[in-house]
Amino acid sequence: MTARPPIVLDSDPGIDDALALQYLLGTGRWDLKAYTSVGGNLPAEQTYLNARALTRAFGIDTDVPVHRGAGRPLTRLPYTAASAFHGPAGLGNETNETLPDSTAAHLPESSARALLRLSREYEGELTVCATGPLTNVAIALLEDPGFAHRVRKFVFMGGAAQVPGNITPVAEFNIWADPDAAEVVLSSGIPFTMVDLDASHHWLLGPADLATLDAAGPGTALATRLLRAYMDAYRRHGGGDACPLHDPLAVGACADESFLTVAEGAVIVESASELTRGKTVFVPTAAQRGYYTDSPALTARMILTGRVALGPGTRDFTKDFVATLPRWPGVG
Ligand SMILES: [Ca+2]
Repeated sequence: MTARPPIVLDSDPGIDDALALQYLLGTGRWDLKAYTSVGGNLPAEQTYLNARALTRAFGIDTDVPVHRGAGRPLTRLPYTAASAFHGPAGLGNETNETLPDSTAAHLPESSARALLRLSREYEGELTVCATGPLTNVAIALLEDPGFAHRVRKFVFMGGAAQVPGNITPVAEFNIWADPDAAEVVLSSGIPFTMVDLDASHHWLLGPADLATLDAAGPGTALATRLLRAYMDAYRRHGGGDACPLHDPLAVGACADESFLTVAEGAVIVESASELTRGKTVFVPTAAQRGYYTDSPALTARMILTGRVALGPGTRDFTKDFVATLPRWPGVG
């Protein structure tokens, strides 16, 4: 049997982060080396505690270390209002009683340090999947720019290449929450795939999918409770009866980009303007870029390209998600 490739999940749980973790485990494809938390949906201390509780709920708390993320975004204040979507403590209506803390020791190594160490231990092999703001990854790169060249692949949920945003008219939440970090990462030369709203807003989970997960037994009870809370939030915000699978899609794309339609190009993050803070300006490598030859700033960035989702791909992600989740039962 071929060894499963090493991966780190860098996450700000968050409901869809929790689902992304269960989906990752359910694929059976990956050797999860660490679950690194980052502030985002909630401040860093709460996402750290949520990450710990999730490793216990999914029975990996003795195998997968959880690291505490950066205490705040690089230059901005932490976001504090995601409870409208993710619930008071970030995981729907779950509490310390339904999702108790892990019994694992608290580790002194930060998320950024763990990312750096693992990039050295698994040089050229490590996949990093980020489903929150890019603060930890940026700190790793600031400390050691070589990180960009040691990881095999960096896949993140964030941005909006050619569609409107979800936190402002032009910005997606993860990038908006720490735009400076995102700019550090996307100008680093790291081999990235951006799993943005252009793709994630197409892979929706609806009531029939929820019923399928509900019928799968107690191992998906936590997931269905989280999904119900998430779908209620989307309904309250005018999103209809379905919710997008943002974070799980990023994990899916780590293994198979046919869930996406992808184009090569550079992504430059707006961080100077408060109005357009966190906008991801996508500059395709394709011929139409000829229009922009008068801009030295853009030309300089065109050596730092990555893969950017411009829509859903040919393979049905929602179907894969619903089939995969029950393969890794959670408790609670
Ligand atoms: Ca997230």
